[in-house]
Formats: sequence, C-alpha cells, structure tokens
Amino acid sequence: MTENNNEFRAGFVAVVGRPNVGKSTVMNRLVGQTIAAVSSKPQMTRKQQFGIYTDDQVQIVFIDTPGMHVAKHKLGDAMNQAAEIALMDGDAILWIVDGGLPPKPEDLLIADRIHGLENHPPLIMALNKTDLLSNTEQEERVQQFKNLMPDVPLIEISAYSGENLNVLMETLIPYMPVGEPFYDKDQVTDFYERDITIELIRQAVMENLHDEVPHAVAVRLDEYADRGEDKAYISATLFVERDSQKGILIGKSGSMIKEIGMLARKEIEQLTGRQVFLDLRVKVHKNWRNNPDALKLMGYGAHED
Ligand SMILES: Nc1nc2c(ncn2[C@@H]2O[C@H](COP(=O)(O)OP(=O)(O)OP(=O)(O)O)[C@@H](O)[C@H]2O)c(=O)[nH]1
Ligand SMILES: [Mg+2]
Repeated sequence: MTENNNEFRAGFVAVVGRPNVGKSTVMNRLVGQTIAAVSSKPQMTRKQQFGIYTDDQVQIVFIDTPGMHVAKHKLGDAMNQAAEIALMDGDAILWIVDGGLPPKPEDLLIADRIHGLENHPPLIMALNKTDLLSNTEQEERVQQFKNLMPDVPLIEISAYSGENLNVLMETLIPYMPVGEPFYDKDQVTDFYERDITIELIRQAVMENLHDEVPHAVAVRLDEYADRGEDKAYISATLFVERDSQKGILIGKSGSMIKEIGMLARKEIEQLTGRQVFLDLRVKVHKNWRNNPDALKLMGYGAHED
C-alpha cells in the first residue's frame, strides 16, 4: 500500500463534478452503505454530506457535494458554493465525470474553476459509468476528458459494476496525511437519521415527478417520534413555490402524495429497520428558492465562511 505501512492515515476527499455523473452513487459504493440519496434526475444533492470509510490503515472522509451547474436561483448559488468550498477543503479532489456522455459545458466550467484555483489539493479524475460503454467508446471518452486536464491521473470506474473502485481507493490513500482518525470507526456519515429521512423523502419526490416540479420541493421534518423499540412516527411538510405545483404534488384525489409517501416509507424502513408511519402535508412557500431566509430555514443557507 504505502511506504509508512504501519502509520494510520486520515483525511478528506472532496467529490465534485457536474450534476448526475454519479458522485453520490460512487461515494455510497466506496463507503459500502447507502447514505446519500441518488436520482436519475440531476440536482439531487443540495448540500455537503460526508461518507466515512474506515479500515485498519486509513480513514477517508468523502465530501459529497451538489453538482456544479449554471445557477438559476439562490438555492442554485448555495449549491454551487457548497461544492466550491469543498474544492479547497480536502486533502485531495476527486472529480467525477460521466463516461456515458461527451464533455458538457458544465465540465468545461469545472475545469476552468479548478485551473483558476491557486494551490488546490491534488486532483484525480474518475470517468464513471464504464458499464455503459464499448471498448472503443471508452477509449474515445477517456481521450475527450483527458484533454480537459491532461496532466491529471484519470481512472476508469463503474459504481454499478464496481470496476476499478479498489484502484481508486489505492490511488487516494497516499494523499491522506498520517494522523489519527477524525470519526469513530463505526460512523459512516455526519448526517443524522433526521437528515437522511429528509433526503429519502426528496428522493421519492424526484422519482415520481418530472420537469421543474421536484426541484421546487423542499422538505421540513416536523416530528420524528419513537413509538417503542421498533416503530417510528414521522411527519413532514413538503414546500413548493406555486399553487399549481401543490396540485401536481398532491395529485388526483391525493394519489401522487400517497405514492411518494409509500416509496419514502419503504426506503426509510429499509434504512432504519423500523416500521414507519409517515404523514406528509404540502404547503406553498412562494418563491422559496430565491428567499435567503427560507433557504436558511430549510437548511440550505449559504456558508458564512
Ligand atoms: N450506468 C451507470 N449509472 C450510474 C453509475 N453510477 C451512477 N449511476 C446513475 O446515475 C444517476 C445519477 O447518480 P447520482 O449518484 O445521483 O449522481 P450525482 O452526481 O450525485 O448527482 P447530483 O447529486 O444531482 O449532482 C443515477 O440514476 C445513478 O443510478 C454507474 O456506474 N453506471
Ligand atoms: Mg448527488
């Protein structure tokens, strides 16, 4: 592994990239547990979340970040900011790109951002989703992405098949400084059950709704109460920006919100191993994505530092 074989290493890796390339999926795979919500639609992740890997030699704290994009509202600005702060916060940067598609303008934007940083941490690129590619396609894609950052190592991976994830880990370890672990070896995330619950409800919204509507939804947890050892009662409010979105979210005779509730409940039960009663309501908070106070209230406030 490394030269200082008996010295423990511990550090942070910022996982960055444009939306939907598989950052959260890769992090879940590397940590070995589903801790970050994943969606086939872009802009699932809205704030930083840690995924913590620990073995006998090393602790790597992966910082999952929102996909960098051209922001259309203050929520988007806060999301980009969360990703940009992470760029300088780690001991290494893991830039994930989507091997299934040629570079997009957002990839070029990220290359520019990184080039513009002085003294940024060491950078590693990972071309994800190789399971979608033929050999020739893969060679072509690697070349296209290498052109964006010629001097940087690029590892071809698949979060689905697991290809080269071990190589990726081995590559990251030497960048971690020698030192004590930051977290207990059993801790896999800095998110609490409540935060994950919010994300799983948002994930169910993303799965069931299309176009702009799921992106206009924020979830507030109102109650999370234990009911004995193996049961929990959870109530949450889903905020949307307009009456028309409220109608879509509730659906005909409540059919959509019921569907979302069933899916979210299943995921929460799987994660907690408890039987869950989930009570969802829908409210309009006009234009919340452009309202700094509302963003703060919903946990997306811009970082102060
Ligand atoms: N075929 C294939 N799909 C993948 C792979 N990794 C992730 N995906 C899919 O890509 C989509 C996006 O995954 P996410 O992990 O949510 O992507 P993300 O980069 O975190 O996205 P944002 O949070 O929106 O920035 C999901 O549908 C995943 O299932 C992979 O290795 N192969
Ligand atoms: Mg994500």
